[in-house]
Amino acid sequence: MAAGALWLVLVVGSLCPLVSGDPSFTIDYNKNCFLKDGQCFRYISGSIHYFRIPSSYWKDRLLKMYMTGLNAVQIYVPWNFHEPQPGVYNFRGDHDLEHFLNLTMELGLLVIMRPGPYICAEWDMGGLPAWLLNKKDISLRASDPDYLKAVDSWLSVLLPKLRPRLYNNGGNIISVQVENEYGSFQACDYGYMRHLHTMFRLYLGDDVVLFTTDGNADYFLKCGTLQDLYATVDFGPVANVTKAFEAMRRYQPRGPLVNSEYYMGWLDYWGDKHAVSPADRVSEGLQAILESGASVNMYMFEGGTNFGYWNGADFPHVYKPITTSYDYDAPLTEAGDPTDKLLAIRSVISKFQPVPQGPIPPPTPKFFYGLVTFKKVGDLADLLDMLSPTDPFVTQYPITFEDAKQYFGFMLYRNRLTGDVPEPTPLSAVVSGVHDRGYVSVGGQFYGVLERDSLKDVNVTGKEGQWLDVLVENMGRINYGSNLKDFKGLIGNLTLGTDILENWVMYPLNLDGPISQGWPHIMDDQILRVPKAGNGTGPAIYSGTFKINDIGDTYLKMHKWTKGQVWINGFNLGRYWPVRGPQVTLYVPGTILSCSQVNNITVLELENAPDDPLAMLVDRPILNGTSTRKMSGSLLRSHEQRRWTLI
Ligand code: 6DJ
Repeated sequence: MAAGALWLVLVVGSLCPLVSGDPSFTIDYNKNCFLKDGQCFRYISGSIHYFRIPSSYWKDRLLKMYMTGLNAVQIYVPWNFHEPQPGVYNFRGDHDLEHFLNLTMELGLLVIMRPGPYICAEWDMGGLPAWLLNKKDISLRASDPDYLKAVDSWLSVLLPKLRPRLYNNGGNIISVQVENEYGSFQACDYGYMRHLHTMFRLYLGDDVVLFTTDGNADYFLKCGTLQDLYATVDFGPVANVTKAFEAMRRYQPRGPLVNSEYYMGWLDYWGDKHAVSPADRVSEGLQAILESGASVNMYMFEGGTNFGYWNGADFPHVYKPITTSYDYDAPLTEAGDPTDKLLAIRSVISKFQPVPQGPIPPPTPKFFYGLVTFKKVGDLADLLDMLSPTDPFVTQYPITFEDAKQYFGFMLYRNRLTGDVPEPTPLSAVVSGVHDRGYVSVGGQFYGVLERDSLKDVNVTGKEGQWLDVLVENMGRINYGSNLKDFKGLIGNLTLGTDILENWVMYPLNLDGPISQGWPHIMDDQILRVPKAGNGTGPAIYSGTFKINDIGDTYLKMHKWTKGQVWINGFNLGRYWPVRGPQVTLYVPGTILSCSQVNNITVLELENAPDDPLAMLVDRPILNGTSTRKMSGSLLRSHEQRRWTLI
């Protein structure tokens, strides 16, 4: 060999010892470890949901994860976020999955991919598109041909995007999960899981590591696992890690131990206490897992925000919607700021593998911008020309949101009174007949709220010919358990006194279209002042503006408002409900604000606006407006206690 060539071999060989072999990621069942390029490897990963974070912040968050010492991130892909209508796909802007994946690659992070099709995640319908419910009797997460047809079509779009990014193909995706916690779902349809397995292999090839994740008990693993899919489990901090992995070992006798969701905190429901899990408990638990040699993914590393209408709901015995914030008491806050929990974890990780030197990037600046004053634009029912420009649906009995192909937000149900109602008379829903809240007015006067599972009567009066209006709000579809088919709207008849109401006129509302286009363009002389009734102001739109000199993140405090939806510069920040709590402020990413132009806030208040409609932009969050729920002991201890619905 010529001296030059020998020199080249030595130099290149010493710098890049792997050039001779193709990249490979597999499982060594003898050594009980993953094999990365032929070497035993374990991952220390964190979950991050790109769909809950504005895309301009993705890099910042990933860098913070890298600097904490993680070598991987674990992500879901929510099908409904990317396929809003059958065959219509959105991979742009905050939906740009491939851009997110490019950033992980740039930062040297590996990826554990969870493409669903079901993801749970406290996300509307667990990530399944609500348009699947166009077929009323569809069986979700099962071998129903209509469901499988939609799944196959989605996978034929998504999985080819992932294939070139697999580690074995030169990318950074080391493994791919099939379904999610399928063992917690009552269908237990192995045919469905086998079908998914076939599709994943078809699009991703034979050599990628495919896996499943389930609660760490035999009764979850029984229906959740399948031959040729590597079985992993999830659990929070425990004293005895060996015991926590016992069930996994029964189903997966050899191979690396994996906790695919090690709980760093927990989610919040409206009306419950804010969940916190102490940093020392979580970091001790992490240390115990790492000592056992297991691979681990921390759920969540950053939770983020349920912007718009994306929150899901649980149904332990009653319907429980998730808050707008998905802070999760995670190591990075909802706004991506490092916490003491992050530092505690970093110090644990440093005992097992080198963590990058240098400081963790600082929090993004937070601003107190002060007061915003609002003007009333009008009652919602007076704005239908703008908010519901198409012909309304007219039917004898009420139809659902899904019948009207209105999958999110609000729909106005109107019924003309056929006689005077001089005395207060109950307007009643059947048990759980309103999904999820109905705001009741007659002749423009607000009377109160019908609420799924709790408030089923409102007394009203009125005159013949007046409209009885029920504005129905979809508060988020159930994401876990057997009630995934969560139709919205009036799903039963309403009765006034003893009469079933017939002949409904229904207006699907599109608030996001006009508001994202800059509506309402408020001028002082346009402002309607509507007298306030004793029960509250009822559903109405308000608008305010503010100017700023520096751009940063801030938090919107809807002080003294009751419940509603809020947009800044056309961006739907989500739901506010400070009277129910625990969340009091809404996270406002600086990315939606402007220094050069006036910023607009649009509010849909559903129940009762303050006499003096003001809001405040403050520099810190309040997520525990009620008191704090400590996640010591039972809630984090085991799946048995968490999973109330193994049906
Ligand atoms: O995989 C699930 C996550 O997406 C597991 N898990 C987390 C996330 O939803 S609640 C929090 C849950 N499983 C259901 C347990 C119900 C109490």
